[in-house]
Amino acid sequence: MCATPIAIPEPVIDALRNARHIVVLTGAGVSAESGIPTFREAQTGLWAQYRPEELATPEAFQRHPERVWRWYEWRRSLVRQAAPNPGHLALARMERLAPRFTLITQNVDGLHQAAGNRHVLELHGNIMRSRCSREGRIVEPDPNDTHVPPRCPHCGAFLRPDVVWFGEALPADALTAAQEAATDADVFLSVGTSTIVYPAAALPFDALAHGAFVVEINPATTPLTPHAHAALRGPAGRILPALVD
Ligand code: BV8
Repeated sequence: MCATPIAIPEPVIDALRNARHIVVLTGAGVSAESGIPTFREAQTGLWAQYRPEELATPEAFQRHPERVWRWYEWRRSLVRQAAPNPGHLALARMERLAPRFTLITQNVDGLHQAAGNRHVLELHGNIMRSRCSREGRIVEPDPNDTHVPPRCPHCGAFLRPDVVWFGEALPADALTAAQEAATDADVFLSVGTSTIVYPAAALPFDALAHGAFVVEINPATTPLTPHAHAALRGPAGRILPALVD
């Protein structure tokens, strides 16, 4: 059954048509239609049975390395089964069509790259990469290593997922590039994020403060909603394609 077409407000269409620089921030909601649960949905969210501080922190890994590693292995299995959805594909098309385009993501699933976006600022790392917890270098786990977590083949320390945990600094180059893009944006799309986690959540407000036309795409409201110029209430997989058609 084909869905009823989404009506995009004229001001949004005009802003996108006249934009010199379109900047997009995505969160877990953009991957929801690829079958990857978001973080904060009460029942099905990734953290339903644990609280974030019990899993996505250096302290949690220190205290329960096996539990944390297994949680990430479970999430990696979800990512391996996931494919880009029409929302991801629309953003790849937008990158090709816009005079200038910056994609900033909080997601760690690599689906924007899989959809064809060539430049992705990964603020929170990438779950499919592992790194030595002591040396920091990116390491492919040895397939014959049966330890959980696996050990670094160079120094023997635990491997950890190459993601940014709570209390850890974001990659400076990605964050700086994201902040510069936000302040230069003519149009800033905030897609599929609860706008709770900082410093990423500051980006749409930085864009607002520098005169960007800010659009939120989300079935629910967030702290950004009352400040955005437009709030398109619905799933990214249906709204984003309507913006690039
Ligand atoms: C740091 C990687 C300092 C790991 C994640 C002020 C300034 C700076 C820091 C802070 C601050 N205030 C508080 C802090 C501390 C903290 C923080 O923000 N805490 C929050 C909880 C209050 N921030 C940090 O710790 C950051 N580090 O600042 O360090 C520092 C500086 C120097 C030196 C040392 C230290 C690190 C933050 C990064 C943490 N890592 N992930 C992993 O993945 O396991 S965060 C995690 O939350 C994910 O990355 C996720 O992307 C991110 C945000 O969540 P969302 O993506 O928004 O997902 P969520 O489920 O919440 O929402 C989904 C949304 O989608 C919903 O709105 C839903 O309605 C919508 N949706 C659902 N379906 C759809 C949809 N939308 C569209 N279409 C659909 N179909």
